[in-house]
Amino acid sequence: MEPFPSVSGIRAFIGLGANLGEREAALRGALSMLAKRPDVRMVAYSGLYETEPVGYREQPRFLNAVACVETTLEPEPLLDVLLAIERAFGRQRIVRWGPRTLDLDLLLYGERRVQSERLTVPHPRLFERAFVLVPLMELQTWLPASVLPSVRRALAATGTDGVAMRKGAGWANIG
Ligand code: A4P
Ligand code: MG
Repeated sequence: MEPFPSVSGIRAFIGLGANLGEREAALRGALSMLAKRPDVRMVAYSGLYETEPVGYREQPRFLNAVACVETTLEPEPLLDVLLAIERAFGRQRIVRWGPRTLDLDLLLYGERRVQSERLTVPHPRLFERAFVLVPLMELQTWLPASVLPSVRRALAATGTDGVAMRKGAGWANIG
């Protein structure tokens, strides 16, 4: 018997971003809240990147990272978990693409495509954004083989400008 329940389910990738308040603490807190759930296992997470704002540019720099988890949750319940964690960090949404204390995006859910009123997976802007692609490539070992080539191609197209690693593996220290 294992001391803790082991989740085996679908491998999902979650994008984390923050550009207001205690940015690093928010990202670390979100990773730790995810990892503590019985229906989610933290497989790996990327380094911590400081990135130039994309979209609405007149705002502070972001910290971004990507996590790979294994989960028994279906996509919509997983989204609900992400939204609840955002709320726990007091996220306020004022401007679309504008400043936020914590933004969690469901980037990939295995190889599954989801299109509903609340959820689009793969995330519609995933392949356009170096601040997602660079940390995602760090986790390439865990990417579905069918997705890896598109991530590579997308990253070659976006380049890595505006994306700088601040802390390497293990920075969140969540055990
Ligand atoms: N939703 C649909 N699909 C998804 C999905 N795959 N993951 C719905 C998460 N949510 C999804 O999202 C609004 C609704 O989208 C959710 O309630 C869910 O039902 P939101 O996160 O509240 O809205 P938003 O973030 O203001 O808009 P959007 O379009 O999601 O913005 P993005 O794409 O998340 O971009 N620059 C840098 N350098 N780093 C960043 O992290 N982030 C943004 C936000 C802009 N520029 C940035 C960064
Ligand atoms: Mg978002």
